Amino acid sequence: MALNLYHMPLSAPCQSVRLLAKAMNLHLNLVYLDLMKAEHMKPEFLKLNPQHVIPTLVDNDFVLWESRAILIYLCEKYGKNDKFYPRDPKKRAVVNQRLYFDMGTLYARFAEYYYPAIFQNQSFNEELFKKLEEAFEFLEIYLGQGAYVAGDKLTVADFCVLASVTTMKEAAGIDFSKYPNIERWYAQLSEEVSGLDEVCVQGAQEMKPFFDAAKKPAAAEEQ
Ligand SMILES: N[C@@H](CCC(=O)N[C@@H](CS)C(=O)NCC(=O)O)C(=O)O
Repeated sequence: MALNLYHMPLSAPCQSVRLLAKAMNLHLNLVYLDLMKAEHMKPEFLKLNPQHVIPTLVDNDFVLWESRAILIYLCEKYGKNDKFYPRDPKKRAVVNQRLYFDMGTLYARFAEYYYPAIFQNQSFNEELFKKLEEAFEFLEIYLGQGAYVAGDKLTVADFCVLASVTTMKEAAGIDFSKYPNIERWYAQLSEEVSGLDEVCVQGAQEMKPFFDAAKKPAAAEEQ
């Protein structure tokens, strides 16, 4: 069995897959794909993945992208049990809900606020930061309902949200002290999840210069 993962260390979705693989003791051959050098637009990569995104997993003749789909695939194909992706329909549904929440709300609102400023030299729109804070409040509620993102057990939803939150903390410098449940969960996972520092914190630090170079929020500019 050979599992190749096209990735970049600074990418949160790539980090989530690496964290899960570590937790499952699955070996991934990491293939570095430099987006800054447009390696994802080369014909050989487009042949693998016409959507040209990382992470992309290649499992022999099977190619898969979308980090959350990869997380689920690895659990279903290589998990010795249903530890990280429960089989019980209701438990699984909550894990799925949290994965979609991360993709469609939490990380989406983070990107909507920061990416125009980082990648298109636009000013920050503070209305979008309020939307992002609302997403933090949702996560705070979920983490008040159970020790983990999707209940009382560590699941793929934790690996996914952990990579997102680490980028928010370490790259964007977001302060979560207003959110005690998020802080408690993050501290707990720092102990429990192997490779958080090496995979997520160090990766997010490579993203930091992009955030540091972005235009300051409109209010700060006016002063
Ligand atoms: N929803 C996707 C997002 C993937 C994504 O946008 N990856 C970025 C890097 S973090 C990328 O490959 N961008 C290059 C491109 O879109 O062409 C996932 O979770 O895998």
